[in-house]
Amino acid sequence: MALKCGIVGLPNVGKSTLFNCLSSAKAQAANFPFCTIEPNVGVITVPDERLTKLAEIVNPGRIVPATCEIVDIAGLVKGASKGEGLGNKFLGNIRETDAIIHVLRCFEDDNITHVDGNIDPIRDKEIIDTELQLKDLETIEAKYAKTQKMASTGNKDAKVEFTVMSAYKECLEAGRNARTVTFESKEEQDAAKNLFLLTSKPVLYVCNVDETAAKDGNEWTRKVDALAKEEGAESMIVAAKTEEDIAGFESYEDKQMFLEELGLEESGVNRLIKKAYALLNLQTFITAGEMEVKAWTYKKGWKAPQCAGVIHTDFEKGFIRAEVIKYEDYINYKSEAAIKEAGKLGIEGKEYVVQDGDIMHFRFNV
Ligand SMILES: Nc1nc2c(ncn2[C@@H]2O[C@H](COP(=O)(O)OP(=O)(O)O)[C@@H](O)[C@H]2O)c(=O)[nH]1
Ligand SMILES: [Mg+2]
Repeated sequence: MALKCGIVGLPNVGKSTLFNCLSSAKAQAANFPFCTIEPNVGVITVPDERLTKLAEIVNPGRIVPATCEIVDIAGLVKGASKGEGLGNKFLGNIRETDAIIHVLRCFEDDNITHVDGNIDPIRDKEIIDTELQLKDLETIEAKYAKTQKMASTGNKDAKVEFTVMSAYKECLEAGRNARTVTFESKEEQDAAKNLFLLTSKPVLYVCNVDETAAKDGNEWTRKVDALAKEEGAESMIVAAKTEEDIAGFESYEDKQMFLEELGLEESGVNRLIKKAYALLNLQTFITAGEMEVKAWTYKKGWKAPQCAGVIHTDFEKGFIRAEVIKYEDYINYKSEAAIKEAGKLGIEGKEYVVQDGDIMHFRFNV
């Protein structure tokens, strides 16, 4: 269940710079690998200090962090929904992602042209939103008449679909993103999901700023913040170019020092991946053994058998029980024997809701 995020934004806002930061993050720590699959696609590991701490106790053969795929989606300009720029190719790329990272230019630099003349992240955001909305309208209109007809003959599924499509159509025509519409019933929610609309995907706004605004932002980032709040979306500040420079330093210590000089504790890359996880309601449980300490991704709220299924479908089918150790207990007691002795090993059944950071051992039979 690797997470896939697409970076979008107008030309010259800093998308590729951010992508490069991600790709050079590999040098930040030994187990922080990044590999480029295609020039614009990379896989990055999800930073998680807990794995390193556990490994110090368990001494496993290897550490296996969760991964996240990042796509630098270029070519979105005004008119893309009608095939301008790279147009449709780019829109196809977005459709395959779980979440959108929308980069907004919040830095001034006369040497770097802005396609629309001046710095205005709110307008830029609207340009991108409009293109995606137009594409979504196209998706809906392609099925609209047919679904309406089927619904009118009494087809139950078509009725639900038509209700959903109509709600979306109205919303998109008013210039709002599909994610602003919510549905009550499970049937409607499923029908909504099946439309795979671009503007229904969760979005994280990344304000790209200059060094001076790296910590506290500037007047533009505050506007974006306010707008994101209104939409129930997330936003964050990254100084992409500065961080790209920092990523070029050899040693981890040097990098950390420069980050601290900017007033930052953690690199933008780390913060970004963590935000994306939170945005998608993703959490991590851990398995720890001699062979490996490994992070597994699951959706917040999942119960033990469903999480077991992330490892292997047999684990879910033959689920008997789960043995659960809380991360803090593992760190405090330092061995499974000591944890047991202290009565801190939880024996949990089918109804146990797995918590972020739980160290899980599944008992099953096949
Ligand atoms: N001054 C300044 N320049 C930046 C910043 N971020 C990116 N750039 C520069 O802006 C130009 C366009 O950036 P790029 O990442 O290629 O934009 P893209 O078209 O969105 O991929 C490059 O020359 C970058 O070095 C920034 O925060 N400040
Ligand atoms: Mg680019």
